[in-house]
Amino acid sequence: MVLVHDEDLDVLIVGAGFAGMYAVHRLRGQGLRVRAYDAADDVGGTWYWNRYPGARCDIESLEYSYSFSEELQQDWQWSRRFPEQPEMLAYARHVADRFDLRRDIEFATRIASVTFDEADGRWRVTTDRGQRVRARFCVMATGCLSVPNIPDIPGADRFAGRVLHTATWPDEEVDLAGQRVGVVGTGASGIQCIPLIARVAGHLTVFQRSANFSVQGFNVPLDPELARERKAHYSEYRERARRSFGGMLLRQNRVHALTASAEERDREFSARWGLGGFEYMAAFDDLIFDPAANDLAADYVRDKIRQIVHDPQVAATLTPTDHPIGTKRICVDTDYYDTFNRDNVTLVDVRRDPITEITETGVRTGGRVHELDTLVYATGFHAMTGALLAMDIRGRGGRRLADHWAHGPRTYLGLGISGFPNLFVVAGPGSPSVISNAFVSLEQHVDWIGDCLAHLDARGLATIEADPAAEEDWVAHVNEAAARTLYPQANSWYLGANIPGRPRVFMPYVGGVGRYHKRCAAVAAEGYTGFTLS
Ligand code: N01
Repeated sequence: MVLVHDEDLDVLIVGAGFAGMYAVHRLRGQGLRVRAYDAADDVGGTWYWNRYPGARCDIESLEYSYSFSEELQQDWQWSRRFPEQPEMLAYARHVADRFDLRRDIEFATRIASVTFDEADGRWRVTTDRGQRVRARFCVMATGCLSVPNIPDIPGADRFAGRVLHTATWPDEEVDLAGQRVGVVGTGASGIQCIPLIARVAGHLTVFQRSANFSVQGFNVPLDPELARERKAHYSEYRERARRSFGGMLLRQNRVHALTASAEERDREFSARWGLGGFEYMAAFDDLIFDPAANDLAADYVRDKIRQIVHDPQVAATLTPTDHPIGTKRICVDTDYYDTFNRDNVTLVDVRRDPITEITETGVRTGGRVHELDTLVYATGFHAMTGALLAMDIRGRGGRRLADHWAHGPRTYLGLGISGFPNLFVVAGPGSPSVISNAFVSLEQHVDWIGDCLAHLDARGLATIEADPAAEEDWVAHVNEAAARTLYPQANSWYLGANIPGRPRVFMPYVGGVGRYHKRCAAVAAEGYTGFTLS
């Protein structure tokens, strides 16, 4: 049978979040025929879907934004220190309009299968709308947190009330006024929405499996003087972010907590607590490496929880003791702990009294049913690999990506996968991705891919493919980098530990953004060492 292709592309891009959008712009700009596909009906990715109350970014708006266009970064005005979801989505839409991106994006379309055809070295791609597309290259801009996790709880489909997930929150106003609302999950999403839901709900029941560390956000209006100063030297600031550990301009204190005096430590922790946001983990240089140093930072926050929360039993339940601070993504909140002082909020420790079932009227724990009108899952994602494995991706010899990654994701530099030629992943497993400022990471990846395609075309080469040995070495290096830190000590989604049955492998690269960028640049400069070009 002869397959008819609806479209023949140079580059097929999966996803039209900020990574896919930049990929469309950059690769189209170098004369390639590109098309992106996205399940949503507009651009924005994460910021399109996560519309729950309180959704906002924990990285400062002047940093969590594109740097590729000087005009864009000068023109766009952020309103607050941390951008809230509606503003992020407005920004995505502005960028799409400004650079006319939508003409090369197909919305409301999911990629179903992606198969490498060794006969002509092209990818055959099908969509859930029955299209068949052929492409020389595939760029997976699928996001690390794009497939929601809904826990498999007995009776879940019996619940007669409304069910919501933070990551698929409806586009219209959700009226929770006066209702009995339950929230399952106390990660970043739960911690952001719980205070706002508590303000309107008749009663809010929070089902907590693991207590999480959260620091204050202080989401003040953006200081115009700061914005002016930053914009006057934007390229320098962006460059500093690219050379930093996490792609952010944190005031990293180079002193070790263990060599500082008790007074210095207290002064620094309280100053950082006062600054709000991720600055807290930059208080000392050893917090993520040394358990004793980490304990000091954790104890400061534990004390804060006890000071804020009036009921000592509730405070104890909210106090994390099962992981070093910062080894699960630290949360940034507005009034989270104080919310548990409200009369209309109940905290249920589901580690002690597990959820045994969901009934028609509510959630059963410890022998009683918590009656609810609305149940909100703030239960996170099939992180890092979820969206890639949701597609049927097959490389050389028909090998499935799901099989290649059966024991955890394997990549070379996070960019390429052996046996899957001409397929690139943007800011996924094996790269700094979720440990970094997403914009810094995605721009670097897309630029690297763009330069690589130009290199191939200039030399009349058709194919680039990661070598198995280079992939093996990189996976070992990613693991070694993690092992030098305390990160693997937490049962976090970085390790796939949030979902039963997933392989336990530390997925992001924690060797530092600056170091990682240098390595990628060196690989390219040396003619793509570790890849075979043909
Ligand atoms: O998801 P999570 P999230 N029964 O996986 C609990 C980014 N983000 O959506 O810790 C009971 O962190 C689970 O418990 P446990 C950010 O990178 C950024 O909140 O696994 N509970 C946990 O408490 C973030 O880290 C921003 O024991 C269950 C919660 O659900 C990432 O997205 C905002 C359960 C899930 O927490 C994910 O955050 C929001 C079960 N069966 C998100 N299953 C900003 O930048 C899971 N849980 C602000």
